[in-house]
Amino acid sequence: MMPRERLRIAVQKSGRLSEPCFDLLDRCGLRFRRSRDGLFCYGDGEPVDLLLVRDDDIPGLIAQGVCDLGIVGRNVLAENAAARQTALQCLRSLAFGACRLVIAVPQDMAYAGGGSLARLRIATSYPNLLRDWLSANGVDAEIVTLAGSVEIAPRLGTADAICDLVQSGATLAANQLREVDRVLDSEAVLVGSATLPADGRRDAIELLLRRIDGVVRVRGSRLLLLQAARASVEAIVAVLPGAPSATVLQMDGQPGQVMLQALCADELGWRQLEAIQRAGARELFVLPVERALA
Ligand code: PRT
Ligand code: ZN
Repeated sequence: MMPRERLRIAVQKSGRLSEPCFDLLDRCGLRFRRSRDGLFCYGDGEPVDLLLVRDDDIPGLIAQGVCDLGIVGRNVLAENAAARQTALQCLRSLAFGACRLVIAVPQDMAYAGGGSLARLRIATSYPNLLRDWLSANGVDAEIVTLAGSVEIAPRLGTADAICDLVQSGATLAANQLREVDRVLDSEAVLVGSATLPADGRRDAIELLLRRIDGVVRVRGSRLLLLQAARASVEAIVAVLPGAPSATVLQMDGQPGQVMLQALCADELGWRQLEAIQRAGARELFVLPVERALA
């Protein structure tokens, strides 16, 4: 394969991870132009391009060297590792796309631990993770591998239980299934091959990782700006969520008045804002934080 100068990242073309991926890269300060066929995004400015593909293809594309990095659910990375297909490394957890791979059984089936699955048929799209989980729990069951629509297998009579991804639980409930055990907690992760490129692309990777850290660190956090009497500062700081450290600035020409700024890790609900105001805050601003540069 021709050596490449530019870093290439594989991301899901259309699916649950697509939008949050673009949002993350945008917050990292990367801008792209999409190719006419919609398969490629050319980086404007930084030497970073995107390849838009199905999430299942991402580990293989990295293993083949077609892409350097990729963003997938940890479920995809772990299934790949369990299948011993490719040696990938997880470079960062990205704090979106949270879900869990669980064992679910029909609502009326008794369940007293993995042993209850003995000799049953379990439908899944994650046969390798399920195989490892069953053997770790000393359970001998039959694995029925399905590409999709796993949740309807028990009703169709093609399986007795399932091992599938769950987020809200609504899909399980709609199919009269209940979650009984957890195989894996998942979220989106940035992955790369076990050995990262040592050429110029390495600089782009380092830069990207630093920017991702800055974005992930402040995700969901808010910058609080307010004015108050100096005497109220202690009371105000006491009601700030997450006990952030606050910066207090003297206001010109207004002795006894200060400006306070604090980075709050959590979103501020109206009850909290009310408490902050009651503690003596005036001119209260709550600002979203795009990224932090360390
Ligand atoms: O076309 P392509 O192959 O790229 O997409 P895909 O259909 O394989 O994947 P997609 O877009 O559905 O999911 C991509 C990734 O999002 C997954 O690999 C997970 O890491 C993550 N993710 C987060 C989820 C869910 N939440 C999720 N709820 N993936 C799938 N689901 C499905 C689940 O399989 C079940 O059918 O949603 C249903 C359950 O959702 P709840 O909310 O009803 O519990
Ligand atoms: Zn897929």
